[in-house]
Amino acid sequence: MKDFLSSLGLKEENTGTSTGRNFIENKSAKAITSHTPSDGSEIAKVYETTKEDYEQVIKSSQEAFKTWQMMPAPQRGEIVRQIGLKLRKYKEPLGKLVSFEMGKIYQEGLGEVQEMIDICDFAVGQSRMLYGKTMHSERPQHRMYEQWHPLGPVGVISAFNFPVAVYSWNAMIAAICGNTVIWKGSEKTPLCGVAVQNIIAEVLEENDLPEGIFSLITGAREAGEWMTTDKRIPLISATGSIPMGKQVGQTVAARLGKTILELGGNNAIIISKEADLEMAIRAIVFGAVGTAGQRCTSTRRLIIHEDVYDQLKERLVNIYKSIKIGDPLDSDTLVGPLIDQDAVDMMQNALKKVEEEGGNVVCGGDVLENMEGHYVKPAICEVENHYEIVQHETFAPILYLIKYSELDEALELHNGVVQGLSSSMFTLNMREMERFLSHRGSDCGIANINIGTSGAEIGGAFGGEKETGGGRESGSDAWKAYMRRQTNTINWGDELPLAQGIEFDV
Ligand code: UN1
Repeated sequence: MKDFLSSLGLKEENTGTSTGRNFIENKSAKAITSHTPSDGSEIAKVYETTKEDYEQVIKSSQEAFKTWQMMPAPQRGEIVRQIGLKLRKYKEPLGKLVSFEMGKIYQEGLGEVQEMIDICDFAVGQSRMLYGKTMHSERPQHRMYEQWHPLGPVGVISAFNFPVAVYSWNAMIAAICGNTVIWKGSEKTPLCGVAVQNIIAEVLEENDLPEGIFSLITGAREAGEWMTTDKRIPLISATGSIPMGKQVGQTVAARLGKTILELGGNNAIIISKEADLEMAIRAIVFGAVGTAGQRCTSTRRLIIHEDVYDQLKERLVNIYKSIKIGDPLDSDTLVGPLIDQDAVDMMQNALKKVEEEGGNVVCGGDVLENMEGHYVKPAICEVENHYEIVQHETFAPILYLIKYSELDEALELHNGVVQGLSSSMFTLNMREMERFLSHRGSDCGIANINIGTSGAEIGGAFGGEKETGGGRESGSDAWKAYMRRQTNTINWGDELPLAQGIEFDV
């Protein structure tokens, strides 16, 4: 076992179910074998959560909610502050594990842990700012205000591509709000879940906190369904594909539960003829090939003004020739492997469809058969926006080039997809810029000028519109989604005036 794995408390065999400090041993459960996508070799095993273990997790989460919600919010913030400190201590091994198990490059693995640290800091401050409004009552001698109360056990379902950061955006905010948290990560990155749980467990131990505040379950679709159908979990926050989100959304809505959905993106950058192309190129390349195109904010479409189209295409093709593809832990690498063989096959199918629909693959797309692991060359394709495959989010490094001549047309193409997560425009023209950010511009949850589509900071609310699901996680006032609002009216007078001017005698 490599040093960084053992320093995170990982073993050859791990249990994937925990109520906090305690891990529930159940070796009769099915085991998931985690492989590194960098060479396909086995890392370690994680035992899945059984239905029986799941019941224990729910009970302990409900029980812990009784005490956790009674702890003043700033004291809950103090626990989250300590989690942030622990994450600083384990930043390197955890960043390495993210890189090793998921396949993103080491710098991005560290970046993910940095996001966890940042959201902890954010949540500490927020724990003193769970503000409700006060309003003036229309009735004399009455006071009216609103309060925010915790919901109960909150379920977090996260995806393989951000195996630790997305959990923390949800969990740390949910926790300072007074909720307990039950996490199911992706079955493709189960060791990341166990490692984060081990780190949090140290803080729980040092503070002698009860079991059930932060719990972990491991498993595939079925475990997710236990959560979505479970009335004891009032809120499910789910990150993943649009088909998954539709399923989760409908199931939770059928029991009138709450959801926060952060689903697929089909993010575009509009390149105006007045763009600073040097800056744009940096943003495009990282947005399209970073994380091997497996961020939900990855740049998938480039909508380029006809005057700069040929020039930009040529520059990109040249840059793509020298992109370093290889071991994600090697400091020279820019593009690591895809997560698994299915992802490679999906990319190959997408490229085939591009050609079937009349587009062409300008460069890349090859599977690097001579390397162990799931390596591909990032591809650039010329397409039309209406192609079925272009309308679809393929979780791989494929960049689609689309030409425009008028800004109206560019915006129509930009918004002409079902997804609405992230977007960007490169221009030095103030009118174009303001138009793009206006209600007549981008229809996405995130809209940027002169920076790319990926790499959102935790301080903003993160999420998107249309089939991206409408949820917001992380910063700004996203905390409100983890609480219930209560409107309170107090009559401090000695009469009982009714609202709406209603008079009656008794
Ligand atoms: C995701 O791809 O699921 O904007 C999240 C970014 C990250 C979040 C991406 N902060 O790249």
